[in-house]
Amino acid sequence: MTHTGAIFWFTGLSGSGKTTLATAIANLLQAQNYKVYLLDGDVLRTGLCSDLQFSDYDRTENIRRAGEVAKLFMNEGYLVLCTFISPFISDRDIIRANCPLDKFHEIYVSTPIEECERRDPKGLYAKARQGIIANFTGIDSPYESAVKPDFEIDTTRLSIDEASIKFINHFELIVAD
Ligand code: GGZ
Repeated sequence: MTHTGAIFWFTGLSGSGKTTLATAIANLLQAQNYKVYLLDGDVLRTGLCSDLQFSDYDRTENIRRAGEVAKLFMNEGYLVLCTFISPFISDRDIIRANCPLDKFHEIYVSTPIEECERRDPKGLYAKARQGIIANFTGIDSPYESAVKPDFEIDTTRLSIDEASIKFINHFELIVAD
């Protein structure tokens, strides 16, 4: 189908559910024949951004590169779902400022840190608490919450299916039969 591209930028803590949620949404959108591209922090960090660590400077550079890649896909007409902690408001705002009006949508996955730490799917919070990992977001590295996100999801309040539908309805991405 033809539609114009856009960026949906999911920001939130490690373990907040960004990737799970964006993957579920991508599947729903693909079933509607949208051109969808999922850009994930973990994946980018194995290749394009493998030279970067987790200092503030490296995170800013990571997000800058991710934003540039997202724009390339957006300009080809893709709905680009980007899942990065992206802890700094200024980094997220720069991407918005570099996009045409109404093409950048910030999705704040606001799952509280207590829940993210309880989930701890990769054991990273435990390692951060033990001092094995330094500069861990929410522990000894900052996370700046979205102030006026275009959409907010707390995955402790909604199931992934419910959140995905809510997202699709909010952005009016359902195609009428
Ligand atoms: C935060 C870290 C860290 C530190 C490794 N701080 O939950 P995950 O595992 O799968 O996702 C996290 C990922 C963060 O990469 P991003 O590119 O999204 O980060 S940023 O936007 O801040 O540049 C986490 C893992 O990497 N991870 N060490 N110290 N997350």
